[in-house]
Amino acid sequence: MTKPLTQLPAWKALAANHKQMQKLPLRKLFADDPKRGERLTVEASGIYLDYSKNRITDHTLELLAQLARESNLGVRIAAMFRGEKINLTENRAVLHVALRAPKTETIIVDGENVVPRVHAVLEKMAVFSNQVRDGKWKGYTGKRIRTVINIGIGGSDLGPVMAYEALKHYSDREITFLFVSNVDGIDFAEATHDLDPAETLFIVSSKTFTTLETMTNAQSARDWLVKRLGGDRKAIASHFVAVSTNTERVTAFGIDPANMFGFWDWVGGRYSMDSAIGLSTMLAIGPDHFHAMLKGFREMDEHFLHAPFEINMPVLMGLLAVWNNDFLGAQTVAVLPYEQYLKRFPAYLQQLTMESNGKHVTFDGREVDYQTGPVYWGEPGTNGQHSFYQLIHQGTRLIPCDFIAFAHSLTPLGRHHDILLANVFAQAEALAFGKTPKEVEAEGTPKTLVPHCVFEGNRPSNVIMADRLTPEVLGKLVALYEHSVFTQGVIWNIDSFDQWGVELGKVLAQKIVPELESAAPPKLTHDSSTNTLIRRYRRMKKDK
Ligand code: G6Q
Repeated sequence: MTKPLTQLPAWKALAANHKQMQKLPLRKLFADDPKRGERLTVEASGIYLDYSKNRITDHTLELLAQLARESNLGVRIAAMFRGEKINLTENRAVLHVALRAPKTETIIVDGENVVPRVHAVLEKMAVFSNQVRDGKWKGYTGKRIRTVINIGIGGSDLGPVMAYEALKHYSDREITFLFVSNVDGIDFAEATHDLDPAETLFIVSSKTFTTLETMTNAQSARDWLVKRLGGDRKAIASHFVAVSTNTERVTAFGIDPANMFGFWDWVGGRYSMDSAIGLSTMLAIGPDHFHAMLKGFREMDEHFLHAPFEINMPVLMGLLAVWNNDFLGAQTVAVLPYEQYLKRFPAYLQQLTMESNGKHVTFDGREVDYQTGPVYWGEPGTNGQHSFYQLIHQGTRLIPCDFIAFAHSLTPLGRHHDILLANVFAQAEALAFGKTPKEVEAEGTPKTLVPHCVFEGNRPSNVIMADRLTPEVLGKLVALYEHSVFTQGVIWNIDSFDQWGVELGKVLAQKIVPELESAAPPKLTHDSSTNTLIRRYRRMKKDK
């Protein structure tokens, strides 16, 4: 067993390094090393990362790489790619990398090569997608499908929505794509408001096919469709398909297993957008673009698996996140894509990062004595600049930022893109270097206003750049964050692949539902607050 994290030599050396770094603001680091902005960058498969505006020296980087070695990161990466059961608390392999493995690869789980199964599902998805896209798949009344609704939540929703929005440029505009996730009936009611059921296809996406929200929405969808198409349950077959690991439940719901697209317990929900959970994505952008996305994922996987830590982009991003979080005390990370198509990317990353690394005990059940996963949040730029950036520039908290930008717009329009990109560069520059009182005074600012107009700077950020947002680039970006999250989890010695907190949420409400629905007043045994709220709601809902 390795030593506890805070006892590792590299960790102790990093703590000492942090003390020295307090005397070395970014202004000085850049002034002392004119090539810093060229040197502290890395390129992997067309993705460029400038990490020079982090509060680090070359020595910090060496120590971080040493920390990765002392934490056995290399061994853990190899174990994941080999299909070992590295999700210890659930005794499962963690094989999202198998979802994009080439046909020729062999990855054994429980004595079976899983790669052919992955490709068989991809082929089935492609056949189905082409049928729907070509109008050959007909609804119950013989009409072609014009609207696809993905019903799912969490990992069975956020990836599909994010990917659909991100790749809308490549999507078939003849079909409308909608996503229903919330058990709040408004979500379903609004999505189906003006729809013709005869032209609507539902994809019920649920790994377990037991999730309360998804099953409630799926049942409402089934009732809505059958009722509006004349009451014949045979209509279900042409309007419902399922994505799940649970054939029994899918069949019991009334969906023909022939119309089910499978995946496996070694695909975590938040790591599943490139599995059959991506069926809506493939329907939108077509099989070729979907395969291009998988190729992007795979290229970043290869880079992560083989590149030395010092030039390994996901490893570097993960280590810098640990540095900012554990040594600089940053509690959050802002993800700021300067690309409108990535508007759901921060929400997607929020689940990927926070569900993975929001853990307070190590693998062996010991309470950690350091911070683990930070809060991820964000909005597309430039919008955020006119709202919350104020706090990032002049607030009392340190908020490292990941800026994401592309050299080309997918829909070039006059000067828009240059203006957009000027803003990314300006923001990262201002955060790093700020504005001193002297500079503010030199601008002729009245004395009383000077303190208000000073920007301390020294705020860290990464800038990630790529040529343009293609399906392939999206795959690379997602894989970059997946592996950065894994790197952080390995350093913190936590299980990044379980989610007991989410499981808790899934059972808690189940107990209260009957207490809200029973005709007779239920015997309530909660705390006095919960009991009173339940009684009040029961009283209030009687008043129409
Ligand atoms: C993801 C989580 C969680 C899950 C949803 C939906 O990693 O486990 O977000 O994806 O709770 O679960 P089902 O797909 O089983 O409905």
